[in-house]
Amino acid sequence: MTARQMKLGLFLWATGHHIAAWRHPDAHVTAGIDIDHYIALARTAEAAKFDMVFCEDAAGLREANVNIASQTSRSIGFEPISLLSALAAQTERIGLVSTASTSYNEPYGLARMFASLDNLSGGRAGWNLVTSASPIEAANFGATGLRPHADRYARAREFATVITGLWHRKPAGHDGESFSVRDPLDIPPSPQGAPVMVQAGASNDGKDLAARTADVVFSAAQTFEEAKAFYDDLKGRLAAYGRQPDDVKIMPGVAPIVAATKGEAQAKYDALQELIPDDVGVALLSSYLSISDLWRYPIDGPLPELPESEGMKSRQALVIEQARRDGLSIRELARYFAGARGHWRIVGTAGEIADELQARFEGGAADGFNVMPSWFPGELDAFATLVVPELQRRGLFRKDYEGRTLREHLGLKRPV
Ligand SMILES: Cc1cc2nc3c(=O)[nH]c(=O)nc-3n(C[C@H](O)[C@H](O)[C@@H](O)COP(=O)(O)O)c2cc1C
Repeated sequence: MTARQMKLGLFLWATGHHIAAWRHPDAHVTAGIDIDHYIALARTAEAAKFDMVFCEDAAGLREANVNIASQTSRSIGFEPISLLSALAAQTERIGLVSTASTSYNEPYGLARMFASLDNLSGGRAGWNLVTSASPIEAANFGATGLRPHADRYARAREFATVITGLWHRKPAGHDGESFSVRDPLDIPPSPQGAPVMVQAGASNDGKDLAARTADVVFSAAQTFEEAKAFYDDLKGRLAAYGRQPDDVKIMPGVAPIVAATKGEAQAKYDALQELIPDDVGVALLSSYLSISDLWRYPIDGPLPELPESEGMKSRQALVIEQARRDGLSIRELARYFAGARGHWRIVGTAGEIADELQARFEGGAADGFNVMPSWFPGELDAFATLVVPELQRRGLFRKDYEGRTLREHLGLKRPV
């Protein structure tokens, strides 16, 4: 038996995951709508044998204030299922995972889109199920605003049941609370049987839904302890749904900055940090805290007490926990979160980064990682040429693809 190996996703994101990536001296400012840019990134990831590329999504602006939106690394971009369809034709092996919302779609329509992507890519598609927590996005789908968290998850549970039923060729016909579907799909199963189910959302409802339906969970964690607690909690929920721990791969986000020496890596990080305007940092932090007027509070003072979010409960909790734990001011917190939006950041040499990834992987806190390069393509190239070979040398990551489909890469069973 071969030793357990980690799974790696590449999280695509216009100019890069650092909020100031677009200001990097080598940045490609219109990267968000340059298909050649994404093709090059996907090919780099495929050459490095990544399991998949991953796209987030929101059907709307990421930031309501246009002045701030124009100063971030992600203000324009493609609709991701369309983008991945183009990438499918330009790649051969790498998995193609797109986020899509259960709040602003209907299951039959989305089932067809992902079944198409799955077929046209030869069995490489995955769907990242989210309920969508942004009020800006909600306003594009009616005037009633963001629906309460519990309602969104109730709809998401029914959505997941219907869509997996369609993909898995369960007897057609569904007449439920939110959806009514009569016929089976007009698209046959792909070589992997059905698209891979990914889930991002770490509230109690989110974890429960993932335990029922997800093949992969994308999460955010800062410390080893947080990552381990999430991992154990989620894996512990699987038995209730008749599933085995290995049926779900947990892949937290990680934003590495790598260079030949620690000092050089730190200098690269510091240079990016210097490029963050304060109001942009505070606006980003506000969105993760679900508060609109954080700018009213003294920037060098502590975070105020906040009401519990109806948006992203898990991310709000993570930010507050870090502020209290490390005694950070609003400015410090904003600068920290501008780097990777609450995901884990590691700055160091390839050996140091491999050590950290290995510790979380072998310590039972992750099955792999969703890699979030700070700016594209530079930090992806650095990860692919420095860190991946080190992981391979340690036997922690594949040297070549074992199969052709995303399910084969991830070691997942074919749906029956
Ligand atoms: C790591 C992570 C990534 C997420 N990515 C997205 C995304 O791309 N688009 C989106 O609308 N929501 C995203 N979400 C949030 C989901 O929409 C989730 O359904 C929402 O209810 C907030 O998560 P919660 O379950 O932690 O409250 C993400 C959540 C997490 C934890």
